[in-house]
Amino acid sequence: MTVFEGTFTHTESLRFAIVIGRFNDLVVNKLLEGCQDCLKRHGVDINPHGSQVDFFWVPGSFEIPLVARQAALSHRYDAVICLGAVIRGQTPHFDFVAGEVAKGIAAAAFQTGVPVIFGVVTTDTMQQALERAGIKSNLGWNYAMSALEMGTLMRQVKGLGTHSYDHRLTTGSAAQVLSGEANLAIAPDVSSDQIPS
Ligand code: INI
Repeated sequence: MTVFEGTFTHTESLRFAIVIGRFNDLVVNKLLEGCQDCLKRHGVDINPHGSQVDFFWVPGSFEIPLVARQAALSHRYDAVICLGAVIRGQTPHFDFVAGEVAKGIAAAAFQTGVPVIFGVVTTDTMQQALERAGIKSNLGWNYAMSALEMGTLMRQVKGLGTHSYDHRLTTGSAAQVLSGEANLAIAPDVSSDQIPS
């Protein structure tokens, strides 16, 4: 038996993309601070002019999945960290934005095979959001930990080699793949008896 686990050491060769939605920037900038602090204290060079971390700013959380997916597709990064803050307030916008960003981030990870970390806080009030962005704890730190863990784990998992089944995930969202509705037509060379159960 082999146990695979991510690690938080030997981080000097890891590369991260951080995709940040500016909306509610009071909260988001604090999440980013926590995230950078964690990466730095685990040996990652967070200098924007360095080679380990690239930063992508987008207008709001709704735009995060598009850029996160593209960053993941570049295969330059061990993990993509998505930071945003969706606050309910009085508008139905919340449900649309929160739902789409969650689905989009999950799809970006599934479709690319790159860990895409869901670092978007969704709260009813600004007070709750601020509590999660530094007043009580800073979830930005936790999101960076998840990126370190998943980035190092995926290096090990990728080292196992790639079965052609992986290619079949390319056009399906997580939900579609799990429900068997993903478009599998792009791997015509794979017959059904080759698919692991
Ligand atoms: N974007 C957020 O990141 N958080 C929010 O709370 C939010 N609300 O509530 O409207 C929000 N809206 C903007 C959205 O993400 C897009 O940037 C905009 O709709 C343009 O596509």
